[in-house]
Amino acid sequence: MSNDKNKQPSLPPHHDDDGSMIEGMQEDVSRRKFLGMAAFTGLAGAGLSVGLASCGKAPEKTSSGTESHTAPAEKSGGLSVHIAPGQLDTYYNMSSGGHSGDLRIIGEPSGREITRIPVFNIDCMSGWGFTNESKAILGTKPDGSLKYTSGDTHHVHGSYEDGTYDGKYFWVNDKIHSRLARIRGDVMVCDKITELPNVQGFHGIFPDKRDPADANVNHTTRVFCGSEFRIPHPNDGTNMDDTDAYYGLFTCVDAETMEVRWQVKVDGNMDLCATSYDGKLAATNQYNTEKGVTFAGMMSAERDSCVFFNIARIEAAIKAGNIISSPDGSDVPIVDGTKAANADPKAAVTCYVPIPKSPHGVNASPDGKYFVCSGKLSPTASVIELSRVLQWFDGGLEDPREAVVGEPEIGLGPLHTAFDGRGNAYTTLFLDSQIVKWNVDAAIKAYQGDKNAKVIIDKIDVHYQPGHLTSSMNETKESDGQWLLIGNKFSKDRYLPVGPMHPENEQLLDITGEKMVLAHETPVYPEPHDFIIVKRDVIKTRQVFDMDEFPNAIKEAKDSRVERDGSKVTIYLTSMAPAFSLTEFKVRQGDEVTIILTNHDKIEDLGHGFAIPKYDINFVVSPHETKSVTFIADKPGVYWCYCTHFCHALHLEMRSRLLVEPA
Ligand code: RUQ
Ligand code: CUA
Repeated sequence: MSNDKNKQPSLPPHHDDDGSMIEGMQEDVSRRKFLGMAAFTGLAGAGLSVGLASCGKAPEKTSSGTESHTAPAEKSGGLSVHIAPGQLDTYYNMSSGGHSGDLRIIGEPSGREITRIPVFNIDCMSGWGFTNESKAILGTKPDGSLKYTSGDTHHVHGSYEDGTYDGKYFWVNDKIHSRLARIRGDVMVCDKITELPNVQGFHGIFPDKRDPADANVNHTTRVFCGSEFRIPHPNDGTNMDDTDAYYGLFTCVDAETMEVRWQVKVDGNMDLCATSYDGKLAATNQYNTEKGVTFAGMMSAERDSCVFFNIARIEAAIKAGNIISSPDGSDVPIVDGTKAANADPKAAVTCYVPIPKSPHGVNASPDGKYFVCSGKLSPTASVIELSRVLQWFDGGLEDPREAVVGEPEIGLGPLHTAFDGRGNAYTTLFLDSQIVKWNVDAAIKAYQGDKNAKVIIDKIDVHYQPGHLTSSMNETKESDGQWLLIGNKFSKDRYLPVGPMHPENEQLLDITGEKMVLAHETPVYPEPHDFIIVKRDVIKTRQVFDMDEFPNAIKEAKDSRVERDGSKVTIYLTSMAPAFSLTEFKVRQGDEVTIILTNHDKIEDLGHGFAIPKYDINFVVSPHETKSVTFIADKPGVYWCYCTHFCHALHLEMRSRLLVEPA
């Protein structure tokens, strides 16, 4: 593995507009320090001498930083990222797209983006947001237009069976409008979207891994959702100033029906989510337990928490009718999970485990024993032992804090943690721009006072400011310790300059050895917050749709026709390269026109597009798929409906005519 990859290129001249601060920082260490310091100053400037100061110093190079990686790597690396032309990747990277609102599929280890699945966005290629079917999933206003046109996807997770991915579903959240979307693993299309009631800023999601109430249910049945923003209830403008009364709700959605099952009222802001392998616990890390509504107010507490939800007790409370009514009028049952209402462990539905300073991530170790939660303003990661949390719920622990069994100092700005299945954890250090590899058992020993426990195993520089990271098959029982993918929030000088904003930088580390080795990097369109890396044999996609799946499919080309019912006209159309079944169809100005198109081509990858100029219609039908669009024919004249997807030598000739007679 070439170590040149870890060397910094000299600054391109255009970077001079970084201003005086960058002046004279041609050398790697200084520039890295500058980036760390800039982030640090941002926080300190906001009145936060706190947290960071508690580790006593400004960011500095750690002994195992760049230098250690300029020496040839010993016993480390060895995996190849080179995927020769014609060869397939070994993993699917299912990645959120961030404010582009989509979900992306990237091959690993090559980093090649294979496709994008439109979810909360509008997509002209597939017609997502244009077709009646996609509009029904996205949700419409009474006038038929889309309820929302923006999205902000953050976290992707897959459905589980026996503690590992089963490839059936993937879920992704929309932070802006608090929606949860499900993607079918067989055709990679979004089939359901649920808007969560009573919440704003829905951020973390995690599917459960089994249902402990039923010995036969060893797969995902629910998806848990944390909401980040506290809001007044009801949020109708009558109580905006009583900020103490704002609160958030933790939501459980049924994995199959995608209906909201229940919500739990909690203190503080919820962030990421994790679930235990036994199906008993879900957790969300929390910041702003002080309930501040300003930047400084949100960060004054020394400790926030990781809240654990006792799922069986919540569902029992609902059965017993032990609920508070939904403030916003939805019929979702709500259980009171606030600290004050859950002081008695034996009756509690929630357990608040104190964690230092505004924790951001919470992740489950693949051995099923621990959750790791790190405070972004504390240089520590807290190891929480799940059996001890259950012990607290049974009345066997004095203080929930006793569930913390390790709390190593690992570096500045720790955010998210991944695992390798060999007992090691990897945490992103946002401020240090590094990844730290540390040993969980050693951290527990050190916490018990063992001075010789070697907790930190390695650190490596990444470029720059990492947020999420994940390892191959991370957070499953099959965590395989091959690759670690880092989502860096800034790429700075790593790619050709493209104007004031740069892409994000995804870096792939080989973690098979003692030391991490930077193997590959690729720019990504902002901003994939989070991703999962799934081995390829888990995902089994179909190459052709089942025509029977579409109730409106036109199964025989001879059934193509124009049907009129008053001013409503329906066009039944089929496609087969290189022709549509009708060469023209006539309607009257003012008609409401519905076009239903079934693609009769049954060869994989042979899709056809259908676009109507000036009418803003544009979609693609995959093999044996049916889609429809509805519009008002308000413009008289001739409109060439044409195939937008290159399908045949006579693709350009694949057309039909929409003839609109003037009223
Ligand atoms: S976030 S960088 Cu998951 Cu939306 Cu942590
Ligand atoms: Cu059909 Cu191009």
